[in-house]
Amino acid sequence: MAIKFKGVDFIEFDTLLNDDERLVRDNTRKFIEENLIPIIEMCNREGRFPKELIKPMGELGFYGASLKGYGCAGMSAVEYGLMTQELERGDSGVRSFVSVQSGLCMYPIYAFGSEEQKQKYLPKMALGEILGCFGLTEPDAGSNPGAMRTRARKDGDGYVLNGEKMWITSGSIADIAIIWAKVEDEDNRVRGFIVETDRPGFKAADVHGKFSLRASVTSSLSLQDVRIPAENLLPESGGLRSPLSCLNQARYGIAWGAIGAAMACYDCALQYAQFRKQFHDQPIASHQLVQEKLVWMISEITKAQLLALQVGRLKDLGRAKPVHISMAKRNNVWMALECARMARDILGANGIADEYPIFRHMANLESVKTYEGTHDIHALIIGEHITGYAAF
Ligand code: TGC
Ligand code: FAD
Repeated sequence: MAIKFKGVDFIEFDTLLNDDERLVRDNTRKFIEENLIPIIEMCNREGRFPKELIKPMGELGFYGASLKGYGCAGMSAVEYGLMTQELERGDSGVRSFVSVQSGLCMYPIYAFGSEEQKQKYLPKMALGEILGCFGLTEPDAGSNPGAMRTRARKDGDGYVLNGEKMWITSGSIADIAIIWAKVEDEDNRVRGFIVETDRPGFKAADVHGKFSLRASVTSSLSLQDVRIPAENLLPESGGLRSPLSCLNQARYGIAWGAIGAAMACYDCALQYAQFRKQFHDQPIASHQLVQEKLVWMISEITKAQLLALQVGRLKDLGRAKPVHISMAKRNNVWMALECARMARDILGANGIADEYPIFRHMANLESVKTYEGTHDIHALIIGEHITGYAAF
């Protein structure tokens, strides 16, 4: 059964978007339809990240798309969100790659870097000629990054870094790693460093055996006495606030991206239900219980679109707070995972086959629920905001 995506719009959501926003979405959708959808099933099966898309995505301005200058596209937050929606409609792993390159590597250089660092890295990163990864999580510091053990100490006119990072997207394909470390000589203040991955003492090893995000590279990083010059410090970084503010960028993209994954699952399940017949030679779409699932899905997708759009509009006005982004990430990823599970159910046995995109999205979304702050950590972030009590 050929499944072509026509978009999901129940309440004339499109009328809330301007021409530029629709253009970004439609161009990204076309790119994904033509370049990712035909290969993603095999990439996922083989556990292969589609590296052949790195350059074309750079040419289309997908990296650092919401940054201004330095060869970046200068998109609005809403345009950026619609782009990530379409990327993740293809696959969460490809959206992850773009999120990390943009929100977690280019953004910290843009926000905390020197002018020289921005000139040196951002134009090439925008084209995908330099790839980045973001090292915050460690084997013993996931939800609580403040417990990180990675240390930097001053040594002559540079720094020496030691530590381990875990679950790092794009780790082994990156040219540079943004490494967050406590600086011993500054009372263990957290600071960000640009570490070229070919420096002696830096090693990346891929995580194998993943059931989720199979078309994405996930690695552990080891830094053993890695020497870097002083100019690799991100001079404006300081405190845990710095890496956490990068997460706002990536979490915002995920809030939209999850809608894309949910749309893919809904669209597939709806078409399947109209085609598949069981009992009295009737399509399963005619059964009340199947309809209820489809109605839940389209209702939740519609609510998620409105939530993401309002947070995007606030972001464009400079008024989006981290808690707004937490709510959008938490709700929309949960919604997408529930949609994927229901869609899987509607496809019956076919739901477990990779001929259909649903199980892949479902498995991917299990990671998306965990990374960038787990579902429960975002509940606690919002809970602290509304009650005044930190319950971590
Ligand atoms: P806490 O004391 O609350 O905060 C420390 C300082 O940071 C400030 N802050 C933020 N600033 C900007 N944006 C945010 N979202 C912020 N959240 C907190 C805060 O105001 C404070 O500032 P200051 O100036 O007073 O020092 O810190 P805590 O240690 O109690 O931790 C709080 C908690 C749990 C919310 C935080 O640590 C957290 O968000 N944990 C989740 C960890 C996480 O999301 N890790 C993600 C790793 S990267 C990743 O997953 C990439 S996946 C990419 C992909 O493939 O797509
Ligand atoms: P833990 O923190 O050990 O949490 C385990 C469980 O305990 C969760 O259910 C959590 O909600 C719960 N929990 C923890 N603390 C509390 C509490 N106080 N109260 C209630 N419940 C709690 N990190 C990076 O730095 N860079 C990357 O590029 C990156 N990419 C990733 C890619 C993938 C595919 C995955 C799976 C992860 C990636 N991560 C990355 C790591 C990710 O951010 C962490 O996995 C995440 O922050 C959770 O940390 P943890 O896995 O150590 O879980």
